[in-house]
Amino acid sequence: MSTRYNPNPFEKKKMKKSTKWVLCILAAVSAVGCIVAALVQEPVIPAYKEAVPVIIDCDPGTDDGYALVMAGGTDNLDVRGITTVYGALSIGATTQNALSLTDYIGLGCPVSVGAATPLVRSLRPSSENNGVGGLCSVALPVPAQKLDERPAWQLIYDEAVAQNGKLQLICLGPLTNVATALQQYPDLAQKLAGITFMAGNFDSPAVEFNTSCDPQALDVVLRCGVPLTVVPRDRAYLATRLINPCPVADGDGNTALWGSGAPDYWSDLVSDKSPVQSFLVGVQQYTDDNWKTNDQTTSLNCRAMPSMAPLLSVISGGSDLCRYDKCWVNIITTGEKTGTVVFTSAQDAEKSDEDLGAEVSLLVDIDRTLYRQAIRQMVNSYR
Ligand SMILES: [Ca+2]
Repeated sequence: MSTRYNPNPFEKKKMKKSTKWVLCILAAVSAVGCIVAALVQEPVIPAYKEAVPVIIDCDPGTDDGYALVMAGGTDNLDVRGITTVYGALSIGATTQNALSLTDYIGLGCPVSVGAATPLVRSLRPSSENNGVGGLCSVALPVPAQKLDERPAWQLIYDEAVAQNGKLQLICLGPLTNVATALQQYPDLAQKLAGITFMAGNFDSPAVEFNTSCDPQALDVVLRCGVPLTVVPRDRAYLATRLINPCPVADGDGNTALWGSGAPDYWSDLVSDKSPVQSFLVGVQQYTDDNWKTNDQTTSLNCRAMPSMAPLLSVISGGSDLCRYDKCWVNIITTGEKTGTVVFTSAQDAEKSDEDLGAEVSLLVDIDRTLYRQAIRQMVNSYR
């Protein structure tokens, strides 16, 4: 019978004791880690001391409708009005949808009709599939609320005056209404706290829909002197397509957040749905199905709600939700490249003598964990 030689019979005991200690320490660290993780996991977007007064200028449409409902689900916004514009659908359809949604969620603010056509260009056909009625084939009750009698630009100006320099505009469609307001009321620019809008694509030369509808309107906005926050559409897509699993990789190393193995975050949020939550689920489901049948090869067209990005930018001030770069933004308004947005980094801008447009805050990324928490907060507000 052979025994393994042990040069120090006490070593084993000693090791056992030290192993216990190591295990104890590991267990303690792990327990503390779990508590810390539970505390820091999905941190809440800080509530503002005062809600930001905003007007949402939009063309609902699928993701604008979704964003409107979410805007009603945060205490960080005081929605003073909804203004409608042509774009994803005709002005008649976007206005009907905006009015129906505002009434349905009880937003309690005026809805005003805006532009039916761009400043200069002829009207472009919608490039989006929004389903029957324009809200993903989800039917809403006939609204009891009536339209405000003022046109969009008048409502924007009146609220800018009433809010005494605090009003912000969140623009989710072509910028025709805002440009018209700035042209009609030369003192408007001094009365606005900021304009946040989607324009251009940062990582691709593709012309973005809102901008291409009315490049002249973007030109007016870029030169108005109001603090601007610009959300490139491709960055908004990347940042807002994580709620449901998506088997398409974005090539950016983020697939695991919403990859084929990811949990269905959305159904977890609304297992016991209220009527508004059912509407949101319907919109999300339609978007999912539409993605499945329409375009499985383009990763950008994947279960995203890009209009959420400008909205999040305004409600997340002071948190780490959105990441920005200083950037210069210009728009080409003539020739073959009309509608193309030109981004110039602050570093390159220093070396250039050209007209680079406006210096803006460019939203370049959204924190996925905080984004999910923001969605959770807003959806849960409709219980
Ligand atoms: Ca839109």
